[in-house]
Order: sequence, then structure tokens, then C-alpha cells
Amino acid sequence: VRDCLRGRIYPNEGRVQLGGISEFAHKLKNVDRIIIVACGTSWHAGLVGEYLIEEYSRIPVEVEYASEFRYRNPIITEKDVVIAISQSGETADTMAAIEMAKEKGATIFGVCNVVGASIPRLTHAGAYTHAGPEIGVASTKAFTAQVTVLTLIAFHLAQQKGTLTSSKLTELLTELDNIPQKIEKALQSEGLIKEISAKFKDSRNCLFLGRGSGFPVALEGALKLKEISYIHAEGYPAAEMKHGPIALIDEEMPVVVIATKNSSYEKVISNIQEVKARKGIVLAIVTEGDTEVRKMADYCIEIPDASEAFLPLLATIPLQLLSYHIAVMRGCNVDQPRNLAKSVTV
Ligand code: F1P
Repeated sequence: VRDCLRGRIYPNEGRVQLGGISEFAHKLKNVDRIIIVACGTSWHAGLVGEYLIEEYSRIPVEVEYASEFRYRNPIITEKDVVIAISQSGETADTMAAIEMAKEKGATIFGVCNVVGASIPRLTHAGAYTHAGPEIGVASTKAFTAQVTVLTLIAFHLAQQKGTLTSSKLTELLTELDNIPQKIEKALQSEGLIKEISAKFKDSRNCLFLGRGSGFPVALEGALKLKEISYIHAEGYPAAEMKHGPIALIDEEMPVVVIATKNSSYEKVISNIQEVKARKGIVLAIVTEGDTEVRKMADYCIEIPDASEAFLPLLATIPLQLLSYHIAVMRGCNVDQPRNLAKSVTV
């Protein structure tokens, strides 16, 4: 995240400088709609991007699985801007989605990790994440770096459109500048996370719940657990629980809830009550110093307090560590999970 921010944010001047993307500032300022295409973890980062871009720039955003988008007949025009996100830069589905959108005249931006990979070469402009190569197959630091770039894109668009006051932008950029230290602090919970992992390692299923930008974090937490520890996991918007997944909750179902202090805090508390009333086991990701959720949840992991915009960057860390430790305890190869390829090129 620190490398991703370097040379791109100027908190004292209240501005974001985004290289390749700045050349298309005019196009972006007047865009009617942004379509984000990606697969897997990158798609989850895209969802965070949707929440942030819509919140701060008020530009409508759609997020599509490239693997589905490429096979249907979506409406795309030359007025559209497509943001393609990929860690490897070689994912065949994302490449096919780009080719299709390009043929229909859309402008394509890439958010990619690997310099000079195929996807950046297919795009009109873009931003590298500067996360460095992922050692394992499952995306981890690529996710936080993609989210960082998308946060910068959201702020950049808001700057272009004037939808954020300069004092608010300065405030957000100053806070973003301090996020790497907060991530370091979040990493200090590793000992506790290891202890909790020992309790969860034999679970057959796991539910992840979040609201707002905590929802894509829940999806990503579930995907990491599936990918590296082979435990069946589902991520849901917490408010959707009553529309189906609540039927699954019993004393054997661990439910991981993103319950940090933000605008949906009170509502998340009632979701936790619903889970506890059905004897589910709750692991809550909470804001440092929280006392209310602690009274209800079976386990709590604290993350530093931050504005809602930065919640995905912080709340993802304990979930990645949780999946990692559970996978190690189950004897899984975390770097090379079965059946998964680093770049899905077919
Ligand atoms: C997308 C992705 C990864 C996942 C696995 C398979 O790749 O779904 O998110 O962890 O490696 O591919 P990419 O387009 O982001 O490289």
C-alpha cells in the first residue's frame, strides 16, 4: 500500500496525481458510466471501487465478472469507460472482456500488478499497483494494492468533478497517508488470530457478513478461506442474511462479521444478535476499543479506527491471516492451492 501511494498523493496540497489516468482526465470527468471488469479477488476489489467511486464522484459504476461479461451481449458504447483489474495481467476472461469493450468503442483503463503484462498492453491507459509479484497463487497484497489504486481513482474523479471539497479531500488524503502504519498495527493481532484459527480449523462451512464496503471484504474473506484452506465459505451482505443464509446457522456455523464502527454499526449489531439467537459462533472484526460487540461476539479481532473509505484496506488484513493460519493448520499448501492457477489463461 505504501509503494502504491508513493508519488501519487500530495496530502498537503489536497490532490491525487495518477500518471496515465491524468491524460484522460477530461474523458473521465464527463463519463456517464464506468464498467469494472475483473475475476476472483480482482472482482472484489472492483466492488470496493464501485462503492468508493459512486460515493465520492457520483459517477454510476457497474461491476461485472469478466468471465460472464465476455459471453453475453452487454450494452457498451464509445461513451463508456471500462476499468479492467487483474493481478497477473494475463487472465484470459478479462482480456476477452477488454477486447469486446474496445471493439464497441469504450475507453479502457487497466489496474494491473505486473508491468508489461498482456492486459496493460491491451488498455488505453492505466495505473500499476506497484505491489510486487505475488509469491503464492491466491491474491493477497495485490488485493490491498488494487483497492488502494481504486481509492485513488475515486478521489481523482472527485477532484476532477468537484464533488469533494478541497478541505475534505485533504483530510482524506492525510488519513490515507497513515493507512500503512495502521495496517502494520492490524498485523500485530497475528498471535490472537492464530489462536482463533485453531478453534475454526475443523469447520466444514463458514459465513462472512458485511455491510457497505464491508460486504466486498466479506466476499474476499470467504474466497481466501475457500482458495487456500478448502473450507466452504460464503460472503453475504449482512442485510441479506434473513433472505436465506439464516437457515444455515446453528451451533456449528462460524460467522465472521465485519462490525467496525461506521455508518452501519448499529445494524450490524442486530445481525450479530440474530446469529447469536440461533447459537452461531461469531468472530467479529471490530474497531479498536469496541465494547458493545465484544459483549455479544465469541471472538473479536480489533483493527485501528479509520474513516469508512479505508475500512476495506484494514478489515481485509485479519481475514487474510485467518485463512492463512487455518490453511497451515489443516496442512494445506498455501502457496500452491490445488486446482488453482496463478494466471487463468484459458
Ligand atoms: C484472478 C484470479 C485470482 C485468484 C486466482 C485465480 O486473477 O481469480 O483472483 O486468486 O489466482 O485468478 P487476476 O486476473 O487478478 O490475475
